[in-house]
Amino acid sequence: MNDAAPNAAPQTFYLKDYKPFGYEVESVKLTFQLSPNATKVHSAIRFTPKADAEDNRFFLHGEQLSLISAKIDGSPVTARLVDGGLECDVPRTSFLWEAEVEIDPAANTALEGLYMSNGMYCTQCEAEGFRKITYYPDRPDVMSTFTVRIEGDEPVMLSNGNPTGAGEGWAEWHDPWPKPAYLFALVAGDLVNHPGSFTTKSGKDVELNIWVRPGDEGKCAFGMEALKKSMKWDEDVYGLEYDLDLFNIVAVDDFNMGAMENKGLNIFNSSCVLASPETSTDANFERIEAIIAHEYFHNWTGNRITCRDWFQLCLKEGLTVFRDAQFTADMRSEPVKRIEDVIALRARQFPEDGGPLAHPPRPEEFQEINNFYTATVYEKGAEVIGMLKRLVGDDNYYKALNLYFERHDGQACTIEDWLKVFEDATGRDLSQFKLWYSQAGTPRVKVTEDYADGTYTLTFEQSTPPTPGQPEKAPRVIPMAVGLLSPNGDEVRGTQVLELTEAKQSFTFDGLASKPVPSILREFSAPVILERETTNSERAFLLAHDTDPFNRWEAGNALAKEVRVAMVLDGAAPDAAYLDALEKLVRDDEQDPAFRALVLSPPSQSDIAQTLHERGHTPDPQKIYDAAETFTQTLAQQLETSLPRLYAATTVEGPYVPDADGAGKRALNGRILSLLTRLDGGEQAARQYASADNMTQQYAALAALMKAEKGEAQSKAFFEQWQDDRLVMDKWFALQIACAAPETAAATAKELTQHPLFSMKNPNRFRAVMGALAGNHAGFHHASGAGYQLLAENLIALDSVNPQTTARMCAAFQTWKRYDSKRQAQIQAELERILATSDLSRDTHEMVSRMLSA
Ligand code: 0A1
Ligand code: ZN
Repeated sequence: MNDAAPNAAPQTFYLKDYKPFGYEVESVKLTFQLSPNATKVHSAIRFTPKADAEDNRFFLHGEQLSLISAKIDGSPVTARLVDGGLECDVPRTSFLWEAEVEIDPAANTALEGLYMSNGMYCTQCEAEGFRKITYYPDRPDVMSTFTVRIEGDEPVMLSNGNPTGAGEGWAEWHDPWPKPAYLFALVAGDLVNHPGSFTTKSGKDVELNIWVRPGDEGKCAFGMEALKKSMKWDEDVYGLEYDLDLFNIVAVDDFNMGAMENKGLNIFNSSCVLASPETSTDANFERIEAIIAHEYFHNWTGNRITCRDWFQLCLKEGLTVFRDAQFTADMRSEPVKRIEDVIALRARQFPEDGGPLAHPPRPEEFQEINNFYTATVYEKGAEVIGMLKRLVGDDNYYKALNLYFERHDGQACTIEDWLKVFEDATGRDLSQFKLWYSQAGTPRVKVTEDYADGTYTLTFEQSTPPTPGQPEKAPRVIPMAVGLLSPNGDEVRGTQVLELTEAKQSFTFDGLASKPVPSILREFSAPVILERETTNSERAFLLAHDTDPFNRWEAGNALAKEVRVAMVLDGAAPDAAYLDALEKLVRDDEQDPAFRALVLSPPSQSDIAQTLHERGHTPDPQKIYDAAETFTQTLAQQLETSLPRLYAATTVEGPYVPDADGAGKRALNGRILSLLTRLDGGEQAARQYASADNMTQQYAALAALMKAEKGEAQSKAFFEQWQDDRLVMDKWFALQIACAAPETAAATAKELTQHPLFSMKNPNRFRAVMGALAGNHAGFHHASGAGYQLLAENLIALDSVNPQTTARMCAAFQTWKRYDSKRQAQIQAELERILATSDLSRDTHEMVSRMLSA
């Protein structure tokens, strides 16, 4: 490594280097004297050397701390400050370590450790934020009980566990459950609570609270109900009960992620908990319900059983995402949830898995762990569990989970521990299945078929393209759910799970009177890319007849993609048969409105780009945009005579209720309104905007108008109405850019960065603008390069403020190698410009170098 190179590569951590810490931490006592610029943290920690320690170096992590004093058993000691922490000579018997440090929460814009958001103190310690609070073995396999005393003049002062005392200017908390430091939390400020309660199945009364800033009390009721539903569901489905007398949730405006599962004191990005019909859309409500469930479910999958090291992150995240998806499917619609998840997986995880940032669900190395809170760890991690459940069956799945909780409660575990409970519960050998955890990349499965003398044969060939550091891949276990339909539409073979284990494998079905139509990868039974030559008429047949709702949608989706790809590549007109099939479906009132809305939502432009890329073409963003516009306009014209009737028929009357049923109807109504707006000059949308009494309909009308460039007055009115509501203003910022034409998107985004309400310090606002730019496919990839340039400039500016959010947003460039050489050169120049920035964070450095080195 050349020392003179700017931003020399930081240290890399490897899974293979794991070593346990040489000391038990018996107990932790922390005292905080709060002050915005000079908070003092006193720690008193009892350590006991482990008799069998491989390594007894006494190293405590610590970053950005001013050490005031250190003592062992009451006597001052000299600690050696080293890179990333301190070392000290310690006794070979149990001892009490005490340290006093000073930190500056008000200057902490990285939002990691103890920081301030709108005058309120709060913490974020996952993954490695606790080391910014005090010196500590900040690793998830070090678990201890925490007692916390907070001194300050804030009206509300909270920490983990149960309150043990409070008085004028102080509050004390004790958490009886041993936990790693990443689950520590402290909140103090002027807060009000929305209270609730829950009685567990064994009769314990639990006090619940959602704490918010004064003024937000009216937005807590939905979250509280979601919390109670989650608590009940986890008891009913997994037999898991809550284990403290109190469960607190706090809403914070400045937060890097969605929410955090700190023991007994979950901290939420306010966008993921605050909800009201006037300010939140149906999609917001669904997401809030899911995130509250996710964080609550972590109490067992993450907190009671945690991760041995951060390489095992998907142990808690994959499982918890899987559990929250089960919950949403139960609360709402199972097929709709599955379709939404597959859309999200293809939009976020597939590009990651097929590009320079590809990594397995359990990575084996990292520089900055914050860069691995990814779609692969979370969503693919959940898909892997779904496959496991499908392979072993439901009964065995719950048997294995019971064993997991019984065997590992209170421990910090690995993927090996997880797979072992399945092996022990089922007797199955999972060594080949384990490849899903260690191999990156999305498998391609090529399917061919044969029919002769009543026997139908399906042949599958699997392969996975190389990914960074993994040129060769071994065949994986792929559960392939398949059903067969007869040409008249009857199902002649119900769903059966075929287990692919080899590179090439055939399965036969006997006794079939005629060649069947196969329905393959039902329910999206594995996260793979299916390659099969088929016809549009067969797709239309499955769209009409498949008994598996996922595959019915998938057939329509595949058809939509074929049509759009043909428009892009050959300049073809939108396929008439497809438009007819869509029209039939939209008008079929027997069909679930949510399903009709999904079929009516065309694949996104980046999805078309991804499909073109998978087929070896270079996507042209402008052509993809033009095809999308032509398609939507043609569809609107095709439906012209029925649109007003459909609009009226799908309008939901009566008071707004954020349930799945109403949401499905409003989604369909919104799609129809957007088509209608292309034909009626915005008349209907303007009427809906004026009369809407809920955000879903107000937003749908505004979006339709803005897309048609007819929404100037409404956009102004929206701003006037909502300028004091931070979360609604995020929608307003994002919508300007999402609706902008390709040639104006970057300029619109740039202008919005000059807006008085834009701020680099608030991740939600930054993401509203820059995320919307990256999400406007043709705008971001506009040939001028203005989109790339603007994002790069803003990432450079953000890096010194908030490295974590900067690094996450760098991923917008991850697909760069798919585009033409001119765009590649433009992006490469921007990435190099970012990398050359002085004092670039470790987070951003890692992301950009990985993208450049591919
Ligand atoms: N464990 C949380 C996600 C989370 C991760 C990191 C954070 O800060 C760096 C914050 C939250 C979850 O899965 O919800
Ligand atoms: Zn999580």
